Amino acid sequence: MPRVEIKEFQRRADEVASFLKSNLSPDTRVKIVTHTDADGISAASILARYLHDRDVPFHVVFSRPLRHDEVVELSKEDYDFFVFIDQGSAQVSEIHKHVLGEGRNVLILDHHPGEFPEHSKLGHLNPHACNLNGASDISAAGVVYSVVERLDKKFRPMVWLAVVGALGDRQEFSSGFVGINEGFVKRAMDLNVLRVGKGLKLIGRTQSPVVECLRLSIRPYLPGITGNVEACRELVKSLGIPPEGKIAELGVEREAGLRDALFARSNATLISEEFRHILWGPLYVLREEIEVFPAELHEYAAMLEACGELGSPNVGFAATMGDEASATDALALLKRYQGRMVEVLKWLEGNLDAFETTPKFRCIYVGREIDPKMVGEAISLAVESGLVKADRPVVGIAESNGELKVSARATRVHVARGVNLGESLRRAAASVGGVGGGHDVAAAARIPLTKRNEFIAALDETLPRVKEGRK
Ligand SMILES: [Mn+2]
Repeated sequence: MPRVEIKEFQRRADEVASFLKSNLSPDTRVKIVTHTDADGISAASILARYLHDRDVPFHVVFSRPLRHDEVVELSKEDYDFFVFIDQGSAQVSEIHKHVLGEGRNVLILDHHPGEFPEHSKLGHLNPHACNLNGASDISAAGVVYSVVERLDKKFRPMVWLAVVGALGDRQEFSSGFVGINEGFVKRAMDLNVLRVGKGLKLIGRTQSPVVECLRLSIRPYLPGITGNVEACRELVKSLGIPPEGKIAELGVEREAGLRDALFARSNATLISEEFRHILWGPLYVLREEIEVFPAELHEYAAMLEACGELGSPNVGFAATMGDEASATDALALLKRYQGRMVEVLKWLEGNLDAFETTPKFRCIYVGREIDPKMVGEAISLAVESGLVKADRPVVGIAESNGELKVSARATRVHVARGVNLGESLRRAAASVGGVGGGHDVAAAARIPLTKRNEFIAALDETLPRVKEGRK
């Protein structure tokens, strides 16, 4: 990562920090519109703590990126300062047109591709404007943190929330974090907020009995183990592990033994490097003094993600703000979400022959079998777990409210070979009268119900070929 881009990002963060500071007073009424996922929740939490500290009243709403009509509706609301988090850069022309002006200020803190026109009442920070990659170098939580930590040193220890945002948006790679994210982990260690360990990255390792933790494992999905309590009990028993113990308390040797047993039981031909890294790797553990649970940040991010997925991002948000009852509720939501995803992945495992393979991608039509909101994540998990081969991008199409909802996922390897799903889905969807867009590795589209085959053909034309040979 050339340092000059990071320097430029920091320079702009300075500008945005003074924009924020100079436009706030205790009379300013602030509206925050953030994303419903772990990144959006942690990002909003960082800003909320700053506003709270300055006694500025604010209102937070959680939403997918606003559509044109929703921006128009929002502009009618009686606020002085609108903040768009984890969205906004792609909606900047609507925001310009409808929200800016007449004494109102706008701040956009985003990491999705978009446009970056200037306006005296607009503060806008986005890694893409500095030639950084918003899919790998920094999350929205990192963008917000970069602004807030400049305003007062006392906010620096919140850097762990920037790591949570990056984990939530899958910005941790088998080699670790890159770009600005890498600096966040280093700072969290320097500030003695975080220690980095190594072990089984299974969600629930610090919270649930080992049998429960294995039964609910969706990242990775463990064929034969996930969703099968008997198999989990047997495995644990065969290793002499107390079934009620937690993985985090097993000790190094037993934990490594469990890892080896899980590798041995997995289909060896399907085990990719990625699968190994998802099962076993760095753990980011908050120091006890921080008093935040779960203390392991993969787990923390998964908890916030689950809150968002189940329509209760506010519960996750309240947990990040230190509300204990909400933290308990958020953990319950995590288990409920894992349980649902187990069923979805089991369905996929039983319907692998429904995948069509085009020269450029793999595609499955799930109809109404899977909640359209879960399709994208299910595909990610299926690829990471080795259920679906990762030799080309994977697309899932579900029916929802009289239209088709398309979710697509690619790997970094595909991107290195020229894939940009956001761009391809945007073009393919537009060619059949739909809308689409997103990141290079993850994107979505909505298209008319009758245009499935046309869309598949258009997408096949738009995507580059990442695999040699015919199939
Ligand atoms: Mn994000």
